[in-house]
Amino acid sequence: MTALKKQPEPDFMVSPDIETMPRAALGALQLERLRWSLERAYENIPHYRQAFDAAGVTPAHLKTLADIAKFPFTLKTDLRDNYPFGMFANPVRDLARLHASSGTTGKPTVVGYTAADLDRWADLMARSLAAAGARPGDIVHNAYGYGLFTGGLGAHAGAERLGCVVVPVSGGGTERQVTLLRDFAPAILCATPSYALNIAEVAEGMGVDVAELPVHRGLFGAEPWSEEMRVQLDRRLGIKAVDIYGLSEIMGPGVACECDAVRAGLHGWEDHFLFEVIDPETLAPLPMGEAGELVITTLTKEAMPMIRYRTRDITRLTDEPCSCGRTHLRIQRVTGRDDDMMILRGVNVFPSQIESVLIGVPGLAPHYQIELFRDGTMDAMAVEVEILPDASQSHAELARAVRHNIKSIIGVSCDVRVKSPGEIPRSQGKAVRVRDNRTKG
Ligand code: DLL
Repeated sequence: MTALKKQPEPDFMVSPDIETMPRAALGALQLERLRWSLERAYENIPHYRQAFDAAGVTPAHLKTLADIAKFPFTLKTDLRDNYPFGMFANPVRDLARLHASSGTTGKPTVVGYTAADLDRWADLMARSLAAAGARPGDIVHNAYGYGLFTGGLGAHAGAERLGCVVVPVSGGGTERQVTLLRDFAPAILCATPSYALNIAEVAEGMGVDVAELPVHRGLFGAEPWSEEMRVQLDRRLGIKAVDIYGLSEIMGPGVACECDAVRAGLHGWEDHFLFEVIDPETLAPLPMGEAGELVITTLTKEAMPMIRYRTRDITRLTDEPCSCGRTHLRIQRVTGRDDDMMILRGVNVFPSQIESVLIGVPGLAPHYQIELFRDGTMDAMAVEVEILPDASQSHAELARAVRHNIKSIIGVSCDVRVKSPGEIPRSQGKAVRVRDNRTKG
């Protein structure tokens, strides 16, 4: 990093008493809030009343936190089946905001917030920004999309709550993003990791080296990204790239965030959420440390309590103490969703594993796409990569090297297509990594 990069003063927390609360006290707070949340869902939302009754439980069955395992899961299809407002505990007129996911097929998923929910979301997002290294007075360049997506408005409210100066750029218009990064000299960049990389590349084309600018922290999330991508982002942008996680069904960005001091797992804000990891096959809760599907229960949401929401995100939890002083458990980087998992001749592969192999291969740009297709009766994969303009290898040499690395590191064979510079589509938000052509031909 250059001398221009001012670093944040360390050990700053928005809510130190809560963020460093002893785990026993945190558990007691969770139990009290969980009882409230279960009751709110059961009393006000017909879906939960039916689901609890069918499982033979009432909120009174909750005596300890482990009793959560007696309660039924909530799935994305439950939100779709109750479209648009059936999962709300309040009449719609009492809400302050609606967000929605576009949804690849059919109905979007709608989520609602009371004014108090928005207030808590801003607090948690401010807490997350501070954990990542933002400080009051910092300029925050917010390149998450504004609109129905929770990224833009979520990061915006949190930055304002922290006392930052927000630049609400939203996604797209990448040359203008570069101009503003140069002229406004923000300390913090909020974007999807794939879009941050796109910004860095466009900047290079404009003769601007982002690594030389004052921006020193990136809050990157909304899509899976690999540790190798982090190294690349740190270097190209001259920042510390920090992972932030969230999902609209639970709140939006700021459900969990890394601390910039350690950057090894994202602190999940346990005073507002209960985190579990389950075996996605047997649905049994897994012990701390084992990998499986993340399940989240909201503890304080008014408008849309979520009970045991199956995120489909694959991760593991740890409650090992963190040297930053925060006691809230850590969620390991989410490597992918179980519905993104590809099964190739019996081997399970996530796109982020392919990314790990590709990034850092000399001669390759950090952009890729995966095409899935049918080869006879089998699923097959083609990996599309992009050659750098100054690569010393030929297309064929690169293809051979990538094929070899994927085979030896991940254990699957695939086609590799080496594209010319600029040919792989660039992301302006969540990157589309996989084109699934298995039903065609
Ligand atoms: O992506 C909220 C968000 C905005 C998070 C900005 C972080 C920053 P959804 O559009 O509902 O909400 O998508 C949620 O995105 O279930 C994960 O599969 C994925 N995801 C979100 N953050 C991460 C991350 C927002 N840090 C879905 N790493 C989630 C990996 C992530 N995947």
